[in-house]
Amino acid sequence: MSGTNWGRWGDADERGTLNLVTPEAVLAATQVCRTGKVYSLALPIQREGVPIFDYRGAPQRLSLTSNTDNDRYEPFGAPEGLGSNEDVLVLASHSITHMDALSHVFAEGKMYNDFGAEEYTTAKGAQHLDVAQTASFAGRGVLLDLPRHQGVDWLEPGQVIDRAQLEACRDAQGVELRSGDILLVRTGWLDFFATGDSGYPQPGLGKDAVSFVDDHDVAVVGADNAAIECIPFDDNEFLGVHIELLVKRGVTLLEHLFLSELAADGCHEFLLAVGGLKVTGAAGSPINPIAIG
Ligand code: UVW
Repeated sequence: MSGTNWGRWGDADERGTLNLVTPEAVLAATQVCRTGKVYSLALPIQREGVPIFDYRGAPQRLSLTSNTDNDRYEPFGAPEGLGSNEDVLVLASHSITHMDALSHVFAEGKMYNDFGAEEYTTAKGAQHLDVAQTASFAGRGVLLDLPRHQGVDWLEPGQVIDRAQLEACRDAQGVELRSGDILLVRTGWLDFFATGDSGYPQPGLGKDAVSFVDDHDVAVVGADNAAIECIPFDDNEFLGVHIELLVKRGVTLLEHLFLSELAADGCHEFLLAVGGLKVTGAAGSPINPIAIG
Protein backbone atom coordinates (compact mmCIF):
# COMPACT_ATOMS: atom_id res chain seq x y z
CA MET A 1 0.00 0.00 0.00
CA SER A 2 1.52 3.35 -0.98
CA GLY A 3 2.09 6.42 1.24
CA THR A 4 2.19 4.47 4.47
CA ASN A 5 4.06 4.46 7.77
CA TRP A 6 4.30 0.69 7.55
CA GLY A 7 7.76 -0.34 8.74
CA ARG A 8 8.65 3.22 9.90
CA TRP A 9 8.91 2.02 13.51
CA GLY A 10 9.72 -1.59 12.67
CA ASP A 11 7.72 -4.50 11.29
CA ALA A 12 6.35 -5.42 14.74
CA ASP A 13 5.14 -1.91 15.60
CA GLU A 14 1.57 -1.71 16.96
CA ARG A 15 1.48 1.93 18.12
CA GLY A 16 1.79 3.87 14.86
CA THR A 17 2.17 7.61 15.20
CA LEU A 18 1.96 7.39 18.99
CA ASN A 19 5.69 6.72 18.57
CA LEU A 20 5.97 10.46 17.86
CA VAL A 21 4.80 11.26 21.39
CA THR A 22 8.22 11.06 22.98
CA PRO A 23 8.89 11.66 26.69
CA GLU A 24 10.35 15.03 25.63
CA ALA A 25 7.10 15.91 23.84
CA VAL A 26 5.08 14.95 26.92
CA LEU A 27 7.30 17.00 29.22
CA ALA A 28 6.93 19.98 26.88
CA ALA A 29 3.16 19.45 26.92
CA THR A 30 3.12 19.83 30.71
CA GLN A 31 4.44 23.37 30.24
CA VAL A 32 1.47 24.62 28.19
CA CYS A 33 -1.10 24.73 31.03
CA ARG A 34 -2.13 28.27 31.95
CA THR A 35 -5.34 28.11 33.99
CA GLY A 36 -5.29 24.65 35.54
CA LYS A 37 -8.93 24.18 34.49
CA VAL A 38 -9.80 20.53 33.93
CA TYR A 39 -12.07 19.59 31.01
CA SER A 40 -13.70 16.23 30.32
CA LEU A 41 -13.97 15.70 26.57
CA ALA A 42 -16.43 12.80 26.92
CA LEU A 43 -20.15 12.78 26.38
CA PRO A 44 -22.16 10.99 29.06
CA ILE A 45 -22.65 7.26 28.53
CA GLN A 46 -26.43 7.00 28.43
CA ARG A 47 -29.15 5.61 26.22
CA GLU A 48 -30.70 8.83 24.96
CA GLY A 49 -29.64 12.33 23.98
CA VAL A 50 -26.26 11.22 22.66
CA PRO A 51 -25.27 10.03 19.16
CA ILE A 52 -25.55 6.25 18.81
CA PHE A 53 -25.35 4.21 15.61
CA ASP A 54 -28.28 1.78 15.48
CA TYR A 55 -26.09 -1.27 14.83
CA ARG A 56 -24.01 -0.56 17.94
CA GLY A 57 -27.00 -0.35 20.22
CA ALA A 58 -27.53 1.90 23.21
CA PRO A 59 -25.28 1.30 26.21
CA GLN A 60 -26.88 -0.59 29.06
CA ARG A 61 -26.20 0.01 32.76
CA LEU A 62 -27.62 -2.78 34.88
CA SER A 63 -27.66 -2.82 38.67
CA LEU A 64 -25.60 -5.65 40.16
CA THR A 65 -25.99 -4.86 43.86
CA SER A 66 -28.01 -2.29 45.77
CA ASN A 67 -29.53 -1.62 49.19
CA THR A 68 -31.81 -4.62 48.69
CA ASP A 69 -28.79 -6.97 48.75
CA ASN A 70 -27.37 -6.08 52.15
CA ASP A 71 -27.54 -9.69 53.31
CA ARG A 72 -24.57 -10.31 51.01
CA TYR A 73 -22.27 -8.60 53.52
CA GLU A 74 -23.87 -9.81 56.76
CA PRO A 75 -21.72 -12.98 56.92
CA PHE A 76 -18.67 -10.72 56.86
CA GLY A 77 -19.91 -8.65 59.81
CA ALA A 78 -21.53 -5.75 58.00
CA PRO A 79 -24.09 -4.03 60.24
CA GLU A 80 -27.64 -3.18 59.17
CA GLY A 81 -27.67 -0.20 56.76
CA LEU A 82 -24.19 -0.78 55.31
CA GLY A 83 -23.80 -2.11 51.79
CA SER A 84 -22.62 -1.25 48.29
CA ASN A 85 -24.05 -0.31 44.93
CA GLU A 86 -22.46 -1.79 41.81
CA ASP A 87 -23.33 -2.00 38.12
CA VAL A 88 -22.79 -4.15 35.08
CA LEU A 89 -22.03 -2.17 31.92
CA VAL A 90 -22.92 -3.51 28.47
CA LEU A 91 -21.74 -1.31 25.64
CA ALA A 92 -20.17 -1.40 22.21
CA SER A 93 -16.43 -0.73 22.02
CA HIS A 94 -17.17 2.23 19.72
CA SER A 95 -19.92 3.70 21.89
CA ILE A 96 -20.38 7.46 22.00
CA THR A 97 -17.01 9.14 22.85
CA HIS A 98 -14.43 6.54 21.85
CA MET A 99 -11.03 5.67 20.47
CA ASP A 100 -10.41 3.65 17.32
CA ALA A 101 -7.69 1.07 17.85
CA LEU A 102 -5.38 0.46 14.90
CA SER A 103 -7.23 -2.83 14.30
CA HIS A 104 -10.54 -1.02 13.78
CA VAL A 105 -10.44 -0.72 9.98
CA PHE A 106 -8.88 -2.87 7.27
CA ALA A 107 -8.55 -2.15 3.57
CA GLU A 108 -7.41 -4.45 0.79
CA GLY A 109 -7.38 -7.13 3.48
CA LYS A 110 -4.75 -5.30 5.56
CA MET A 111 -4.63 -3.36 8.80
CA TYR A 112 -1.89 -0.92 9.85
CA ASN A 113 1.71 -2.11 9.40
CA ASP A 114 0.77 -4.95 7.05
CA PHE A 115 -1.09 -6.98 9.68
CA GLY A 116 -3.71 -9.08 7.88
CA ALA A 117 -7.42 -8.52 8.45
CA GLU A 118 -7.62 -12.17 9.54
CA GLU A 119 -5.64 -11.21 12.67
CA TYR A 120 -9.00 -10.10 14.11
CA THR A 121 -11.15 -13.16 14.71
CA THR A 122 -14.67 -13.48 16.04
CA ALA A 123 -13.45 -15.81 18.77
CA LYS A 124 -10.49 -13.81 20.02
CA GLY A 125 -10.73 -10.30 18.63
CA ALA A 126 -7.49 -8.63 17.62
CA GLN A 127 -4.36 -10.74 17.87
CA HIS A 128 -2.37 -7.62 17.00
CA LEU A 129 -3.17 -3.90 17.17
CA ASP A 130 -5.73 -4.28 19.93
CA VAL A 131 -6.75 -1.20 21.86
CA ALA A 132 -4.47 -2.06 24.76
CA GLN A 133 -1.53 -1.04 22.51
CA THR A 134 -2.76 2.52 22.12
CA ALA A 135 -5.12 3.03 25.06
CA SER A 136 -2.88 5.18 27.24
CA PHE A 137 -1.14 8.37 26.20
CA ALA A 138 -0.75 12.04 26.99
CA GLY A 139 0.59 14.97 25.05
CA ARG A 140 0.05 18.48 23.81
CA GLY A 141 -3.47 18.97 22.53
CA VAL A 142 -4.34 21.63 19.98
CA LEU A 143 -7.94 22.57 19.23
CA LEU A 144 -8.82 24.01 15.84
CA ASP A 145 -12.26 25.59 16.25
CA LEU A 146 -13.51 25.79 12.67
CA PRO A 147 -17.04 27.11 13.33
CA ARG A 148 -15.65 29.95 15.45
CA HIS A 149 -13.14 30.79 12.74
CA GLN A 150 -15.72 30.60 9.95
CA GLY A 151 -18.25 32.67 11.93
CA VAL A 152 -20.96 30.00 12.17
CA ASP A 153 -22.48 27.92 14.98
CA TRP A 154 -21.56 24.69 13.20
CA LEU A 155 -20.21 23.66 9.82
CA GLU A 156 -22.76 22.56 7.25
CA PRO A 157 -23.74 18.87 7.36
CA GLY A 158 -21.58 17.16 4.74
CA GLN A 159 -19.06 20.04 4.60
CA VAL A 160 -15.65 18.78 3.52
CA ILE A 161 -12.81 20.26 5.60
CA ASP A 162 -9.70 20.64 3.49
CA ARG A 163 -6.12 21.57 4.25
CA ALA A 164 -6.67 25.27 3.49
CA GLN A 165 -9.47 25.52 6.08
CA LEU A 166 -7.27 23.90 8.73
CA GLU A 167 -4.34 26.19 7.89
CA ALA A 168 -6.50 29.32 7.93
CA CYS A 169 -8.00 28.35 11.30
CA ARG A 170 -4.57 27.53 12.75
CA ASP A 171 -3.17 30.87 11.61
CA ALA A 172 -6.17 32.86 12.85
CA GLN A 173 -5.91 31.19 16.25
CA GLY A 174 -2.17 31.87 16.32
CA VAL A 175 -1.38 28.36 17.48
CA GLU A 176 1.40 26.24 16.03
CA LEU A 177 1.42 22.48 15.67
CA ARG A 178 4.43 20.44 16.71
CA SER A 179 5.55 16.90 16.02
CA GLY A 180 3.70 14.45 18.27
CA ASP A 181 0.74 16.78 18.93
CA ILE A 182 -2.85 15.64 19.38
CA LEU A 183 -4.97 17.56 16.88
CA LEU A 184 -8.61 18.10 17.83
CA VAL A 185 -10.93 19.49 15.17
CA ARG A 186 -14.19 21.08 16.22
CA THR A 187 -16.87 20.99 13.51
CA GLY A 188 -19.75 22.00 15.79
CA TRP A 189 -21.63 18.86 14.78
CA LEU A 190 -22.51 17.89 18.36
CA ASP A 191 -24.14 21.30 18.84
CA PHE A 192 -26.19 20.68 15.71
CA PHE A 193 -27.05 17.18 16.98
CA ALA A 194 -28.34 18.76 20.20
CA THR A 195 -30.97 20.68 18.20
CA GLY A 196 -32.59 17.36 17.26
CA ASP A 197 -32.56 18.30 13.57
CA SER A 198 -29.42 16.44 12.51
CA GLY A 199 -29.54 13.60 10.01
CA TYR A 200 -27.00 11.39 8.24
CA PRO A 201 -24.62 14.01 6.73
CA GLN A 202 -21.89 15.40 8.95
CA PRO A 203 -19.05 17.86 8.38
CA GLY A 204 -15.56 16.40 8.69
CA LEU A 205 -12.12 15.99 7.22
CA GLY A 206 -11.73 15.33 3.53
CA LYS A 207 -8.80 13.49 1.99
CA ASP A 208 -7.02 16.76 1.20
CA ALA A 209 -6.71 17.40 4.96
CA VAL A 210 -4.53 14.31 5.39
CA SER A 211 -1.46 16.20 4.12
CA PHE A 212 -1.97 18.69 7.00
CA VAL A 213 -1.64 15.80 9.45
CA ASP A 214 1.43 14.51 7.62
CA ASP A 215 3.22 17.83 7.39
CA HIS A 216 2.83 18.55 11.10
CA ASP A 217 3.73 14.98 12.15
CA VAL A 218 0.51 14.89 14.19
CA ALA A 219 0.27 11.79 16.40
CA VAL A 220 -3.47 11.59 17.08
CA VAL A 221 -6.55 13.16 15.45
CA GLY A 222 -9.83 13.74 17.26
CA ALA A 223 -13.09 15.44 16.37
CA ASP A 224 -16.59 16.09 17.66
CA ASN A 225 -18.23 14.18 14.82
CA ALA A 226 -18.87 10.46 14.37
CA ALA A 227 -16.01 9.47 12.10
CA ILE A 228 -13.43 12.31 11.91
CA GLU A 229 -14.20 12.42 8.21
CA CYS A 230 -17.11 13.99 6.43
CA ILE A 231 -20.24 11.97 5.74
CA PRO A 232 -21.05 11.33 2.90
CA PHE A 233 -17.43 10.34 2.41
CA ASP A 234 -15.14 12.57 0.40
CA ASP A 235 -14.85 11.45 -3.23
CA ASN A 236 -17.45 8.80 -2.41
CA GLU A 237 -14.63 6.63 -1.05
CA PHE A 238 -16.01 4.57 1.83
CA LEU A 239 -14.01 5.38 4.99
CA GLY A 240 -11.39 7.06 2.79
CA VAL A 241 -9.88 9.19 5.57
CA HIS A 242 -9.85 6.23 7.98
CA ILE A 243 -7.86 4.33 5.37
CA GLU A 244 -5.39 7.18 4.96
CA LEU A 245 -4.92 7.94 8.66
CA LEU A 246 -5.65 4.76 10.59
CA VAL A 247 -4.68 2.02 8.14
CA LYS A 248 -1.85 3.61 6.19
CA ARG A 249 -0.33 5.87 8.81
CA GLY A 250 -1.30 4.30 12.14
CA VAL A 251 -2.90 7.49 13.47
CA THR A 252 -5.12 6.82 16.50
CA LEU A 253 -8.55 8.45 16.06
CA LEU A 254 -10.81 9.91 18.78
CA GLU A 255 -14.48 10.45 17.91
CA HIS A 256 -17.53 12.18 19.34
CA LEU A 257 -15.33 14.37 21.52
CA PHE A 258 -17.11 17.01 23.58
CA LEU A 259 -15.16 20.13 22.58
CA SER A 260 -17.72 22.86 23.30
CA GLU A 261 -16.36 23.82 26.73
CA LEU A 262 -12.78 24.15 25.50
CA ALA A 263 -14.07 26.18 22.57
CA ALA A 264 -16.20 28.45 24.75
CA ASP A 265 -13.13 29.25 26.85
CA GLY A 266 -10.97 29.84 23.76
CA CYS A 267 -8.62 27.17 25.08
CA HIS A 268 -6.68 26.09 21.99
CA GLU A 269 -3.61 24.55 23.62
CA PHE A 270 -3.63 22.16 26.59
CA LEU A 271 -2.21 19.07 28.17
CA LEU A 272 -4.35 16.11 27.12
CA ALA A 273 -4.42 12.70 28.80
CA VAL A 274 -6.35 9.88 27.18
CA GLY A 275 -7.10 6.55 28.78
CA GLY A 276 -9.08 3.85 27.05
CA LEU A 277 -10.11 0.57 28.59
CA LYS A 278 -7.27 -1.92 28.13
CA VAL A 279 -9.56 -4.64 26.82
CA THR A 280 -7.45 -7.44 25.37
CA GLY A 281 -8.45 -8.05 21.75
CA ALA A 282 -10.77 -5.05 21.43
CA ALA A 283 -10.72 -2.82 18.34
CA GLY A 284 -11.71 0.30 20.25
CA SER A 285 -12.79 1.64 23.61
CA PRO A 286 -14.95 4.29 25.20
CA ILE A 287 -12.74 7.10 26.53
CA ASN A 288 -12.93 10.06 28.87
CA PRO A 289 -10.10 12.31 27.67
CA ILE A 290 -9.00 14.91 30.20
CA ALA A 291 -7.64 18.25 29.03
CA ILE A 292 -5.91 20.66 31.39
CA GLY A 293 -5.89 24.25 30.16
C1 UVW B 1 -16.52 3.58 11.57
O1 UVW B 1 -16.37 4.55 10.87
C2 UVW B 1 -16.87 2.24 10.99
O2 UVW B 1 -16.41 3.64 12.87
P1 UVW B 1 -15.87 4.94 13.69
O3 UVW B 1 -16.60 6.14 13.22
O4 UVW B 1 -16.14 4.61 15.11
O5 UVW B 1 -14.41 5.05 13.41
